[in-house]
Amino acid sequence: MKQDRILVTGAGGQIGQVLCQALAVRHGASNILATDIRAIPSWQGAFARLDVLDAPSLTELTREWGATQIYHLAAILSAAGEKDPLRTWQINMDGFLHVMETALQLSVSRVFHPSSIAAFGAGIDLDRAGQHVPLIPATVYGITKVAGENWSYYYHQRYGLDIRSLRYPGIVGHQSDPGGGTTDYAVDIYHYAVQGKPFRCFLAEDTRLPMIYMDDAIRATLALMDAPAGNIRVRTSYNLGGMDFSPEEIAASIRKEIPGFEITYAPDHRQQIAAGWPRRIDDSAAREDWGWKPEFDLDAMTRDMIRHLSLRYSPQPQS
Ligand code: AKB
Repeated sequence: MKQDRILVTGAGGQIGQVLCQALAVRHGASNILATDIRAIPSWQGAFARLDVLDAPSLTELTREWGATQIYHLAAILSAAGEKDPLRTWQINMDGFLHVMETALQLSVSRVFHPSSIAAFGAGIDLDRAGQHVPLIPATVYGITKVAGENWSYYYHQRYGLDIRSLRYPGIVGHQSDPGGGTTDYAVDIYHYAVQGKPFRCFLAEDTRLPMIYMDDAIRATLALMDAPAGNIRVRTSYNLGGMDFSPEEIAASIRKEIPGFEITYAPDHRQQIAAGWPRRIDDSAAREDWGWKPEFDLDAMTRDMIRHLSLRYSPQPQS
């Protein structure tokens, strides 16, 4: 079988940094081209500086690399997106259209495009967001995700492009930092706890959101991309579940490992975004179609996060 050649956009982001390492294990580091607008200090493999708004450079790089798959991760997230909605639309949508056009032009065999729980909004049961429900988001980021899902469906129906997508919940991981999201608190909280600092949470204590541990998110992404095309019955984007919790529940989970951990609550503009998102996700379509099953619950994630971050923050022995 021919070896896949993979191009990743937004590879320096929270998911990108971890996904590139996982792709390198799976396909060989020499087959992964990480691209981003900034250098990625953690990545030792091939790298090219790329602004996804620059369509000719994107196409040229894809051609030169001989990419058979593109993972398009470059995007502005929910909270950051609200600062400049039109710019967010431009980066998230034009960037994605450039990727799809490049993929068509160069016969790229598979494309991955992340959607998000931000695609959901008004008019649905937020306690169990279904796979096929009206999508009426309240953020520009959410609007770009819904539009992206519809474009994916269109490119698949009209041109047969094999494009696959997940509606990621908030992702929690120790390997990389999030940036500009509403769920970022669930990563920051561990960094504070491990350093013995009190944490001020920008969401209210009972704000429940769907979340997933990074290891599960990466496993889901690879499983979706590996699945036979015939199994992929959802060509907009699959709901993806991991766990769900509120700030007070994650704090309680941390206290099982670090009893003195302190948290206070000072909800800001992100509270309103979170309040419009689902509290729980129904991911039965992903489970049925390509065998999705998360491995980490809240306490397992907490133990793993604290173990890894403790190593990072512990003083290095003098040589
Ligand atoms: C965000 O908070 O914007 C992201 C997301 C849920 O898509 N983490």
